[in-house]
Amino acid sequence: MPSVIYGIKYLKLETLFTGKIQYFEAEIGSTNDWAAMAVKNLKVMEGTVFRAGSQHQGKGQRGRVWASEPNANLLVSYVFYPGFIPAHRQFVLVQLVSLALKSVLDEILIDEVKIKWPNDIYVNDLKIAGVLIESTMKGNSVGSSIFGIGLNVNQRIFENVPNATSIALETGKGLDLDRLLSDLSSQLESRYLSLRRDLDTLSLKYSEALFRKNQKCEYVIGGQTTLMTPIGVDQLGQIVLEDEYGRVNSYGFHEARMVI
Ligand code: BT5
Repeated sequence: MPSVIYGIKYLKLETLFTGKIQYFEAEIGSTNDWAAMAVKNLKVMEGTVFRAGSQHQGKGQRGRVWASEPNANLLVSYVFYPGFIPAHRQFVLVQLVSLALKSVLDEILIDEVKIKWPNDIYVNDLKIAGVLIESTMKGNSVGSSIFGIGLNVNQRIFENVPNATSIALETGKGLDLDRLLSDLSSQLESRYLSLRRDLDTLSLKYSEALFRKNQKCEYVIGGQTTLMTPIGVDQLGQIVLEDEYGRVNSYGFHEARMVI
């Protein structure tokens, strides 16, 4: 467990509270685990970000691994306390982070940035960022939430990671990680503040940005590969797919996987 006292940095950002307190470690297991440990044991202010130069146990969803070259990319976990979100609507947090990343990337990239359900950010059919949100519940609402974000920035070679790209590969230019962190913090904060008034606008925008929306794609469902058309995401965060006969159904994370 690294010292969270000595690694602290106060950044000059144009936000009210997001990303202003930053804990940095050159190397850590996983920034999500680090943030979770800190939330459990210390008083962590809302919007605090835990950032690492490299991770030796970077986590993806369900035991998968997030791989990143040291000091080349953004590896961050933000802490929020969205007590106003009912537990059954917590997918809105994935939508918030995905749309914040899309906005940051839309400013930098020429090609269209899409969100591959549930938590991948894609450009040119390649994955440029991934999101891992880990939340605790308090009664029927979200208690604390850790927004884990891996954004590929300056890495140009991805070994053993098929379908990966980075800002440098897409634009031919490297980018300053601190500047990106500042942009990301602003994009997260503005959406987080508007979430208090309205959960549904974010959900609509997320559905609009869906990767291969309204296009026939192969999905693995119940062990079978089937042609389906993704048309949106429901309030629970399930993907809504239409089959060849026009029948519409929602599927959870474990039930449907796009083949790409
Ligand atoms: C994700 O999982 O995409 C969520 C990744 C979240 C990573 C951040 S980094 C900071 C914070 N701390 C952590 O420990 N995690 C978060 P998933 O959808 O399960 O995707 C994982 C899959 O993406 C892997 O199985 C690989 O196929 C692929 N992958 C791994 N590293 C990648 C990379 N750098 N770029 C693109 N794809 C990658």
